[in-house]
Amino acid sequence: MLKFYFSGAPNPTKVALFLEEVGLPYEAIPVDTRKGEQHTPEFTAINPNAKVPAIVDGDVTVFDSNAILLYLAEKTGKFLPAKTDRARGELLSWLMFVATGVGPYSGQSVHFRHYAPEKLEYAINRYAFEAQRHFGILNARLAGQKYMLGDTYTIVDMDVWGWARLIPTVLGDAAWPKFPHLKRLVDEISARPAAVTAVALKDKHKFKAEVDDDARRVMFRHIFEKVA
Ligand SMILES: N[C@@H](CCC(=O)N[C@@H](CS)C(=O)NCC(=O)O)C(=O)O
Repeated sequence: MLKFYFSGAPNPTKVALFLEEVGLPYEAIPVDTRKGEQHTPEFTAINPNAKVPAIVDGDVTVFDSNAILLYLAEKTGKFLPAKTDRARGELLSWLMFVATGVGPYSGQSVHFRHYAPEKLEYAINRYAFEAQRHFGILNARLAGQKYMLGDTYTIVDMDVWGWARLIPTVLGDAAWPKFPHLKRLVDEISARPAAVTAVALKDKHKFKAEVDDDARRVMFRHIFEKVA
């Protein structure tokens, strides 16, 4: 059975959404990143980047939420756009846009806004600005069409949902009115039974809740190691 290494964080949750949507049987294996389980040799043999999500599907190992979504969609033939070069171009462009822009800027915005030991105005504003700019681009796209690739719900929508549903954590509680079209998509996906199950998956396991010094030591290692 497919093994799914996960936590309740945004990147694993998009993969959980796909697995639930498609109805593939899987074994959910919790990786408690606040306890440092991402750094065990067993896990870094699966994902050398020491982050969740990752999957092991028979003799195939895939890490990175975007790579996993594409792998599973191609394997099952589900939640992909039409088989045309044009649609594939759009699929890859928007998947990479989420992978290289939405995800990293949102993650850094959350870090500097909620977790950095110092409140650095410059860093908070830079990452919030870029996260907001990326969400604005998604919102503009969704102003003219139902889903990211047109009329069909695809892995790009799942990829977008993973981070966009956390916009208040990324940009603050007052941010939603800036993205009404994106909110419409997030609300629609969040109401799907697969999304409800995906979000609840973390509650079946007892993940560490506190971000204490032990958690910071394994998640924010730069605090304890001067590089430059
Ligand atoms: N590009 C990767 C990023 C993965 C990632 O940042 N995962 C976070 C959770 S959302 C994590 O494992 N954090 C623990 C750590 O950094 O130690 C993906 O999309 O899967």
